[in-house]
Amino acid sequence: MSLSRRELFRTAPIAAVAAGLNTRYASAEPLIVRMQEPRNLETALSDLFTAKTDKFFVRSHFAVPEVDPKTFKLTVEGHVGNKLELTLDDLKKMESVSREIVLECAGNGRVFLVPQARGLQWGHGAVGQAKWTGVPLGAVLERAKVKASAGDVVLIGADKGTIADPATPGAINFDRGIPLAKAKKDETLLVWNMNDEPLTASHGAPLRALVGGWYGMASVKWLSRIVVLDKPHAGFWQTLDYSVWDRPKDGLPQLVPVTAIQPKAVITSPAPGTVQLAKKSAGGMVGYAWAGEHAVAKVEVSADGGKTWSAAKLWGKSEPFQAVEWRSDIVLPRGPRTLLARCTDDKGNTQAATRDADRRSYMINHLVPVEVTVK
Ligand SMILES: Nc1nc2c(c(=O)[nH]1)N[C@H]1C(S)=C(S)[C@@H](COP(=O)(O)O)O[C@H]1N2
Ligand SMILES: [Mo]
Repeated sequence: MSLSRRELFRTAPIAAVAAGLNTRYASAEPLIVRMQEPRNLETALSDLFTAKTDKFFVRSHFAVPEVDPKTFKLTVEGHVGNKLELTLDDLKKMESVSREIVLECAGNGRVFLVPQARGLQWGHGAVGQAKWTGVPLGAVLERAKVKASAGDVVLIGADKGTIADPATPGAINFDRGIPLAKAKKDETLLVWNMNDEPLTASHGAPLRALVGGWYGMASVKWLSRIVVLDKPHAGFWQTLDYSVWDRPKDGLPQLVPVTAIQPKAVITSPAPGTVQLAKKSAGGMVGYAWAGEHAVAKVEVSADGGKTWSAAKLWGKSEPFQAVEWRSDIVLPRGPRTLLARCTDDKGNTQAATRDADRRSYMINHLVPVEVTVK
């Protein structure tokens, strides 16, 4: 691969960058097929955070269910005073909100795990940011007169199937419980639009949840039913699947559901391989960083495998729930180089150099080197 400095900074004019991520041009790269059926698609590195719906990764455990938006009804039941059956129009009559929010799969980056872990072998591209339009889940729960003693709010998708290992009790729906406190937060939405267009079938049409700041498994697609429990939900998708070992309490390790997105910086340019520097060029690195519920405080880069670090420049203000572009003028001397980028959030949480095995095959944000040869 040959990469000049001009190409490195080609992504968008400065004024356009300041206006948001939407302005970046998408490349001609197709989505990468990680599984044919059900269809699972990864965004190419060159298209990361272009915020184009047709370049947005797809993670589906079962075949896409057919949900007719005309006859669609969302049921809200369980630990509520007022059971609801809402049509799409009922929801659209409520006060709607639009927010730019990052969605990242809990298995994003799994291909970088050593030893190899089970599951889809995602590179860096099971993440994206879109503008989501809908209503806060909290407003719907208020209409349903959710009881103060509520535990998990279980979001249930219309998709259904069996998993062989570990075995499900026959066919089950995709579902996910979230604690009432998170369900009531402003960033937890029920959405019908993605980037100002109705949701596509693969992204959950006609209605999905979008749990801002949490890994993707909580953002249930093809949402059809909400059941409020009086306790935490012990469903398949937060016990046998999408769970990690918590720090031992009283010396007892415990499995807990995967929740908050961890800070991460990804180098989008240069890509691994040979970097051909233009004459007199100093080099440079470009990428994106995000930190779930928190803003990104800083991004640092290294061209010597982590021996020395220098600060990258954040391109625009970092906001919670959103990704920010970063750029660095770091000199890339000729020869083989190990490039790293590291994100620290506004709470001081930073990326670990090495993998924490207690996270099983999820929440992957240890430092992943990019090996290049600078010529
Ligand atoms: N109903 C349903 N919702 C779902 C899933 C699913 O398989 N079924 N996958 C989840 C996972 S693991 C992720 S990462 C996101 C992916 O959303 P996307 O396909 O719109 O990118 O959807 C979540 N919601
Ligand atoms: Mo996911």
